[in-house]
Amino acid sequence: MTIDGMISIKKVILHQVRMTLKAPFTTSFGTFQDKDFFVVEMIDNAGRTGFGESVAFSSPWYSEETVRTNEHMMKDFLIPLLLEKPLEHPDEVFQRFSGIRRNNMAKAALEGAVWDLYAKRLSVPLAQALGGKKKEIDVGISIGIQSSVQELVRLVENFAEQGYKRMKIKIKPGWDVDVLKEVRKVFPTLPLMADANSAYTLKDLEHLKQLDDLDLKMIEQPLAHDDIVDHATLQRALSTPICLDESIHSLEDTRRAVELGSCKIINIKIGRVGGLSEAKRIHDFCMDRNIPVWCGGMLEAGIGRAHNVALTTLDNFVLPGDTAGSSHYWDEDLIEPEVVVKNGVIHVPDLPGIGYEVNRKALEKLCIKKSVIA
Ligand code: OSB
Ligand code: MG
Repeated sequence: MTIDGMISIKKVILHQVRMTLKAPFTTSFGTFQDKDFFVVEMIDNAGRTGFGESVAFSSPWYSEETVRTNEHMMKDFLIPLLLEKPLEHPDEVFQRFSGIRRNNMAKAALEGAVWDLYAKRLSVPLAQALGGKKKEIDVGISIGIQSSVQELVRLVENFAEQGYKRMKIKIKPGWDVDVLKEVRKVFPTLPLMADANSAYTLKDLEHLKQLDDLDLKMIEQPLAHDDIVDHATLQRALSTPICLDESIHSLEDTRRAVELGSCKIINIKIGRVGGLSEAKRIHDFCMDRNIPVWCGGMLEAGIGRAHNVALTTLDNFVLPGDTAGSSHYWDEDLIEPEVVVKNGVIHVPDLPGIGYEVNRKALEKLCIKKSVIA
């Protein structure tokens, strides 16, 4: 903290970065290969620097936000609110932004940089600033839709050998029950789950019931991206737990879904819920109600990945998340060291803030546009 105990933000630099995934990633709604996003560099009055990462994609397939809406919201509305007056604590950012409806990924990118700045000022790891205690976290991996079942089985085998703690298989109509049956046949005891990214409706209820025979840890977001009512109906018909992803944008969404019985597990994504403070509130609420949570992924580069690692150190992140190692996604990541997964475990860094150094050379090389707002 500064002498007066305030966080006074003087300058925000938006580095628009373009990175290319090592392999295309296909979900029920589309395929990703190139990823554009913002590295938020935030500088305070003491010259310290905090980093955040925006997670919206170029197209509004997962949610309504995009790289360009993130830029618009950050530049025209959110950054001016941060520069207006100092903050005492990063928790205040959520309130400061509350006059702006939704646009949670834009908000989270900035709030994440404030949290990093705050932790660095206290000289503590971000995990500790958030109240996390774990020194290592267990992680799983998300596997996109493949061109053949053989290819999928080959990948699952490879990731199992690497030690990932659970495999998430993306599904869609025509690539679901039969495919999962094949995988289950080859790996009878592997922790498996499926993610449909909203590809089904209640008309598919009888079809989805077949998943109950496959010993899945959960099925993620089978029904509409904005639904919690039909999910409650489906959950009553299934023994497999439903986990909500797209439907959860806030603590209030979480409360309603849990009260309705729409799910038994929550996937928390920092960007989707508008930042670390709200993510923590959702975590705490779920812990009180015995709802396990895990940290989802948005194909992040290193800075976003580091935030996910820090969040996952909280107690109720009891299920392996989607935070795979940097080298699974990228030839070269934006941080040093990169996020390394060994035997399905990430060692939480103990340096102040996000705990990894930003690789300035890589950032410069991959930056396609830079804006300075002061
Ligand atoms: O639904 O969790 C999802 C990737 C892009 C958009 C949505 C999702 C995903 C993933 C990959 O499942 C998670 C990751 O490896 O970062
Ligand atoms: Mg998902």
